[in-house]
Amino acid sequence: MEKRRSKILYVDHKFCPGCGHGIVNRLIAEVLEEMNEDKGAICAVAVGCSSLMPDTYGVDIVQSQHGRASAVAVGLKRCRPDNMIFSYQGDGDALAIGFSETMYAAIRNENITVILINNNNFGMTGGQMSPTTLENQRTTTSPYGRDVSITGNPLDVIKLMSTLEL
Ligand SMILES: Cc1ncc(C[n+]2csc(CCOP(=O)(O)OP(=O)(O)O)c2C)c(N)n1
Repeated sequence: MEKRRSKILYVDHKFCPGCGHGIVNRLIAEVLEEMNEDKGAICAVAVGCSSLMPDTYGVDIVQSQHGRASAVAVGLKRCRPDNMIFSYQGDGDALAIGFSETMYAAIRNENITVILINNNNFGMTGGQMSPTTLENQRTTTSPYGRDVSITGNPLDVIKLMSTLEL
């Protein structure tokens, strides 16, 4: 039996073939429909591959500046407290340029959902090292593998956030 296509995904996605973004987009659409949030949900997307989402996605989406999607999501939530608000961000966006915005949204225990797609590199700009690049992982800016004696260890943001007292 063919699975019914989500109404939120009204045209094919524009991500590269084989990329996980398309799968995650579909899963979010299915969950929003299951939760009956497909009409009221508002998303803040970031700069990076997540910025391809608005072209093909049938919920209201605000395009944020690089790193600011969780801050924009917080603003949306404060204006629209009854709507389900989420951000959709890459690891470079949420954990490098936007680290402060992501952490402070967590520190304040803001009532938003941050969906962080961790591909361990800055994808859209050509695969540079990001905070979550693994030890010895080769990227365009760590061609011999990430040397943690120079860069520090990969960031485990879940571990870090789990230390917060809310
Ligand atoms: C202020 C600013 N700095 C840098 C850039 C360049 N830039 C565009 S996309 C991107 C990489 C985003 O990587 P990530 O957030 O990990 O998302 P991915 O593309 O891997 O999904 C960068 C650095 C920009 N657009 N704006």
